[in-house]
Amino acid sequence: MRLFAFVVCFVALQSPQLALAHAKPQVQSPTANAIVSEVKEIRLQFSERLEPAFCTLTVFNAEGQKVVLDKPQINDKTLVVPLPDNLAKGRYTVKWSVVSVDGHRTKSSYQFVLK
Ligand SMILES: [Cu+2]
Repeated sequence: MRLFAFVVCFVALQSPQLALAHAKPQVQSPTANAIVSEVKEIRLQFSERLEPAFCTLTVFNAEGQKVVLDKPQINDKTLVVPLPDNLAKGRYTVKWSVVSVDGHRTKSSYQFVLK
């Protein structure tokens, strides 16, 4: 039991350093699982500078159709994708994949609801 506690503690101490090595989202707008009445853009701010040529962000509606056609605008650590004005109410999925300047790729997805 003591060994188990030691291992858990060790892993907990190590993971912040691992997190520093790759680009992780620090700010997401809208936030994950948010219920919003208005949304003009998806904005993600990462912990590392991004390589614009290798970063993608796609937004899908509840039917799985892409609602964004533009490429993301990338400035340093921030990635922005404008959304159409006439976005229908419903659940949306944001899927992103980025490469930070250290050459590592991170990707994830999350959802929000436009009400
Ligand atoms: Cu890395």
